[in-house]
Amino acid sequence: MTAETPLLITVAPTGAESSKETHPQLPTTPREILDTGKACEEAGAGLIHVHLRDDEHRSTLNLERAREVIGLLRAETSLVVQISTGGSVHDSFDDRLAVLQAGAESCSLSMGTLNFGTEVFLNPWKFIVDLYQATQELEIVPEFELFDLGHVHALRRLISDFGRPYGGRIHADFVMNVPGGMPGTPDALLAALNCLGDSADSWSATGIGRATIPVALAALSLGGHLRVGMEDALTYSPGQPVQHNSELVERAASLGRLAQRRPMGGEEARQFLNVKRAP
Ligand code: KMH
Ligand code: ZN
Repeated sequence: MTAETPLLITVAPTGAESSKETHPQLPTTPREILDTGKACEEAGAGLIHVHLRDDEHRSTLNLERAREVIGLLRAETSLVVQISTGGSVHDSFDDRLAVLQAGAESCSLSMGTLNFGTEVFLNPWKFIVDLYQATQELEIVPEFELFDLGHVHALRRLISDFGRPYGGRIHADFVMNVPGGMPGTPDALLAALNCLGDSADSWSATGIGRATIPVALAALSLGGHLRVGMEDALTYSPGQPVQHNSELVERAASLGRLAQRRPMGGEEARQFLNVKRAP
């Protein structure tokens, strides 16, 4: 990868963990998620990582809600739409598998179990394999979420045992600084990249909370792509709450331009990831 590589900016606008009550700016309704997607596309995002909320703003994997949100985003943006199969730590494996039926062209696929704050985010090997094989059958392009060094090793094992994903390209995302996962430091990113070797065709990184800037700068300097959004960071700078996800995308796009990386649009991101837009 060279410094001229265009930059994929993923926005993860909602997540499952933060409450609307404490963070009223969090987009939770289908209309808010759509408006966020539009503003973030305008600001330079190429892909949206979608978590769903019910009418009470609680995390859900409800299929009807998933179809509604995916449909709106597909109709009114060109963003690659990636559904979260992680959901929340309370979701069942069955529900996390079933959300693949909602019509998204891409999905997240977490490569291992980890402590997640005071909870546990469960991803046993059998579930990873079930999810992976379902993406291959349903022609959905997975993005591999790597929270720890062991997850990188597990990705290598998955590809070696079960072949390449649908689309043929492997895109990994380092989610750093989760309490329970790898720290959001350049050293940790380098260690993870060294372990990844040439197993992935491309990668992005995000740092949770205060790690957002150091991880973004380290990722850009190493030729990686960026994920930002209120799923990962709720303050723009110390004491300054994020008012809109597009602020985070704009900042990522500015950092990218500084590194001579222009943001990819949705269609370019779709080609880059070899994602097939579902009919
Ligand atoms: N909410 C976390 C427990 C994903 O989207 O695939 C899991 C998560 C990963 O956010
Ligand atoms: Zn997520």
